[in-house]
Amino acid sequence: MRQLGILVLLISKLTWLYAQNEGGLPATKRSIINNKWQDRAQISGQGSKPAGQYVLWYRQPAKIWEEALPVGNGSLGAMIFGGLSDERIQLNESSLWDGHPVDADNPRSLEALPTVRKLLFENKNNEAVALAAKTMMGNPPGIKSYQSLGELWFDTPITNAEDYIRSLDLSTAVSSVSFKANNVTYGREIFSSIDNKVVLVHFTAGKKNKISFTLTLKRQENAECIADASDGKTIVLRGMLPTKDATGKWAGLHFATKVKAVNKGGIVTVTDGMMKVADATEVTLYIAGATNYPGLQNLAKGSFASQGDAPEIVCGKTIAAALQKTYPQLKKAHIESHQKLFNRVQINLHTIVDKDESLPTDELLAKAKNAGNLPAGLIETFFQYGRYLLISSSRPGGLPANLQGLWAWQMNPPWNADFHTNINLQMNYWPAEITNLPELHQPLFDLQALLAKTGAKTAKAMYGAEGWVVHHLTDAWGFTAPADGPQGIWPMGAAWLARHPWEHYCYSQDTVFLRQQAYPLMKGAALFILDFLVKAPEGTACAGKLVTNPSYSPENAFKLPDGSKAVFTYGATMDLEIIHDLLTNCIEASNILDTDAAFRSKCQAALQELAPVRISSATGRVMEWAEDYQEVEPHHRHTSHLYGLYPGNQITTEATPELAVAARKTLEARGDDGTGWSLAWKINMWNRLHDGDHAYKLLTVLLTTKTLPNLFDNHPPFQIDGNFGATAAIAEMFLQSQGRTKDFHYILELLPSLPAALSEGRVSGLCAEGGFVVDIEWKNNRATKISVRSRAGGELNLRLGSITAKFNTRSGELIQLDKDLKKM
Ligand code: FUC
Repeated sequence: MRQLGILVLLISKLTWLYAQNEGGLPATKRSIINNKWQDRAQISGQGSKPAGQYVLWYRQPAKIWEEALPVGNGSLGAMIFGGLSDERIQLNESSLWDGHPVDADNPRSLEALPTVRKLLFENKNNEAVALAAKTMMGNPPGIKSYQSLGELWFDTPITNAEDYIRSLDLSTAVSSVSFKANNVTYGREIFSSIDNKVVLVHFTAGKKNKISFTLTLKRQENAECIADASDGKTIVLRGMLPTKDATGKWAGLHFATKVKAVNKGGIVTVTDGMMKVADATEVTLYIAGATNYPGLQNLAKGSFASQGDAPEIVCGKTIAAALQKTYPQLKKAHIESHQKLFNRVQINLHTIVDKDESLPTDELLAKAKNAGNLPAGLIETFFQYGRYLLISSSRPGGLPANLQGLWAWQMNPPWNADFHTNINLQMNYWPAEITNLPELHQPLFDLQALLAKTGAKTAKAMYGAEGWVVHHLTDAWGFTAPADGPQGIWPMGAAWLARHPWEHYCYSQDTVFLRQQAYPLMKGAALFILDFLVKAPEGTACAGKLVTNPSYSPENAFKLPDGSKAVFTYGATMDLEIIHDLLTNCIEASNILDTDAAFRSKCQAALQELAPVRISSATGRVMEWAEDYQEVEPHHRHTSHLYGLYPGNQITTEATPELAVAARKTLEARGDDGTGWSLAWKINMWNRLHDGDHAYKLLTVLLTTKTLPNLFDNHPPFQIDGNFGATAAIAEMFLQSQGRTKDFHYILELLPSLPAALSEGRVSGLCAEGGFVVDIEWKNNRATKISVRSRAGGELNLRLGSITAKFNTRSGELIQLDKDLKKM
């Protein structure tokens, strides 16, 4: 009897699992959208590696979303599973955010602030937390999510195939699928056209009339798929997000995605939301996506209304424009546009080709994991992948790359796939300048221009301060209030973000940009800080010095003397380092622009009085908080108190050797593991300590334990910042330029953190502050040839180990040097 019961339970469980998976059904008959996917086709034979240096490739379709391959043109993205019988192409449009602009500032905050501060100075940390939780949180205390646009699913009559491969060539930004079935060679190419804003799926077959499939569009909620009235070859998925504003009025975005088939041979028919292609010889799908999001610039002007045509109409027009060109023309233009950016940097870390490098990417990764070391080719691909992902997810005129770049299948992805400003959003842009993609930084500056408006209101309302403030996260609508709980009361986001336009100036030497965009953002962030800083009273650790209060070291807790835990304090080290950085940069910028003497004096005075970064007498490490608290999690993922080491420049081996030693101890104590992004940050920090071997060790941990089969970074879950942070870190092994001479000229350090394991190689096209572009070759861990092109002219200071050299350069000049930095 009991056995029968177990059997019944088992059968019902299996049926449930089957229903959950629906894997046995053709794609267009399935309904459940999750991260799993099943292709019913059987595959035999072994496809071999496609040509190209920077290629991701696989011998089977993706079974989970994290195996699918990403394409994107900054706004329209797709994840390609590469199915044969059943294909899934998941779509994103970068502006499809739930929510709407809100005024979330808490009116009680300003009144409560003095009491919160007093409690913190009196070490009544948790009383301060309780009061702040009641009075300082945003209303609403959180944001809404970035969402998937929809899914394109199709099924084909193919059930068996040979020599299957799917790939993504990073140098062309084209993904391909190829296989043989029934003695016919099939091919598919997919890319997200940069010039024409459509995703193209191009089907070919080696024989006539062999392409057939049924296709539809799906979404988990709030949308319907119907036939498009315009012709018999288009379907459209359209919907609206059911968000309402405070008055109960509909405020959610409208969105649409359209697919039109263009066929040679065969027939295309559309019934309701289903498209059938029968016996075609060639087919191209034109996929457009749009929302009525008003755009960062309009939001910054206070205009919330959507602009232009309805999303469905926009999609139709976009497809019509793309149809003016042939498929080969579209592909050629796309590749040229991509390569204008991508080809600026080349990397080659080996001269001998390792035989393992003919392995598919997932197998290569698995092998590296087992062996615990990295094939050089994998590092090259991973480095270029970070650049590829930025090119694909961040384009001038659009939104910045979010926590997942552009790609998310959910209605509510982890952390809403938002913009986290206590490390993650900034990390996304670490490779922008050094890897020669400076124009892709612009969406971050546009977001800051919006936040400077919304954040100015928050600064006034919550803190009675000038300038602009951002707390630990924001969204596409410009949210700037504290969110998610008291840990969200971290008013340092703007001050950190403002480093980015400054960096853009340092690399470009573009004083017009500095005057018009960077400096106003930096100054606004500094004005807030100048008002927010308070003098620590007698009896506190930093008595008489300027500190932040309330303050928080993201997202670490500490133990109070009575054993209880707390998060809030005053003068957390990270705050002091961010402020040191910001004020130093504002002083330099105002000098360059020869402006704002009074403001400059204020910055100088505040810098003088700012509490210093201190070393713990108990541990020899950099103290994380003003008081030498013990952290609750010694291996905590955030290494916030080393901001001054990276991305800042307050802690250096040369100028502050004691702090550098303390930073090393801090990194050692934090350990060699962590989330994907945490590892990427630490690699950058080890580079700044010039310890390439330790940096390489952590790169190995990142690639072998925190990297998904499609080379997406794994927090876990997938979070793209680790990709970007690691790409920047690989670049900084070869070139760093954060240092200045005493008279403010740029210092370029060549091979400052070269790991022994990368003994031979060459890299070209990396950028340095001061407007220099650098190529380096090395052998036996020593540079053999260096060339530096000066874009802006000016003094060039080079360091290579203990060798130094100085040149006065003309704009456009190319300087070629030998291993001793002598001109060749
Ligand atoms: C920060 C991190 C988390 C995560 C989230 C998106 O809060 O501490 O690990 O990356 O951002």
